[in-house]
Amino acid sequence: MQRIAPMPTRWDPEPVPNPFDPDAPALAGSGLFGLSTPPERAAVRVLPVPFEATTSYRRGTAQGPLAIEAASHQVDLYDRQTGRPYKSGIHLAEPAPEVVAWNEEASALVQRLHTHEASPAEQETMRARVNAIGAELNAFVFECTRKCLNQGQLPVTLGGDHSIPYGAILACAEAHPGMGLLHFDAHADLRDSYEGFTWSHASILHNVVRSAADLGQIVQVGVRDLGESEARAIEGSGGAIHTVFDDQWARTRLDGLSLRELVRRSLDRLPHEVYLTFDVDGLDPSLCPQTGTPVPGGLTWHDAMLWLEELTNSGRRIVGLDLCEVSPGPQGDETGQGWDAAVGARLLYRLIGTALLTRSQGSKEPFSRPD
Ligand SMILES: [Mn+2]
Repeated sequence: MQRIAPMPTRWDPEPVPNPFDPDAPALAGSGLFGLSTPPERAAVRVLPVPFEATTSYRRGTAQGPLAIEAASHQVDLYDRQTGRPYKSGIHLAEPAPEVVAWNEEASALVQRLHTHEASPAEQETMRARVNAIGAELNAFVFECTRKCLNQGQLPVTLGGDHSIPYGAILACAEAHPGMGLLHFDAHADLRDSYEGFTWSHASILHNVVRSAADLGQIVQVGVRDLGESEARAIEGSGGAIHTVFDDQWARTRLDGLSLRELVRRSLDRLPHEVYLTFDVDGLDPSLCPQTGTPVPGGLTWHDAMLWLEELTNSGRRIVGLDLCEVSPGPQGDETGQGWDAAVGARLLYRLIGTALLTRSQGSKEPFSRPD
């Protein structure tokens, strides 16, 4: 089914037909996935965080939430793998004005720093301000996520660069002590700050490990760009950080061995409750050509889906998730023709569907698999 939806014009929404037809074209102004669920009735609350201050290479991921929202109108709501996630209600908030302002201020400072024109003292002041903004953003995301958890809703954080889910992960770890972390990424994100920025996208795992008092096992998938200090951090973690490196994944495939077995063995390390953090560059760059730091190799679409399928089959429960680094490109979408956002929107829907499925297993939530 092809649905041709105009750009979202949220200020002039069409009336929602009753009953809702999931196969019909998305209505103008109807929000994420063409749904109009009020926030208080949605099982899933998506928080957009259009922030990319510390992006070190290519910019554009701050446009991710808006691009994904526009592309989401083309996503078929019936999903053979996860059923009918839309029935639970999914709500995407408006980007908060303070987040937009923080992104503008911090991005301008970082770009000025990259020119190396400022004096060392000025550079120090600018770095300190960028770090202070990062701390404010973290507190904001933490509070939003905590509210969502208190209302029994699934918190989903939509980036932006991969620095943004820090507060979400901490809030989930506070509500679910001992939860594990399943981390899809081309990078280990274990650097102790990057370019002098404490809250860098390259340091999120380092910061989470350092701050979350009661975090369980971490499993990383897709990692193929690794600093030496990061390799040492993994080795020195005593197994607390288990990384399925991309070359190991590729060798398993090339040798004709079972990827499913590798997935199962890796997931077995995780506790019952799992937070899922998904940096889209964990996928093959053909699925995210405009992302900030693309790296050759990576997971195919179906590789990633295998992880989600086995996570569901294992009976584990997803307590929160994020999707980061989806970018329509620095100039909006001149060359990509919506491809990154098309993948991002489908990935987001599948991640949400998987999370709902893991939460409804053994309960009577209004959610069912198609067959
Ligand atoms: Mn990352």
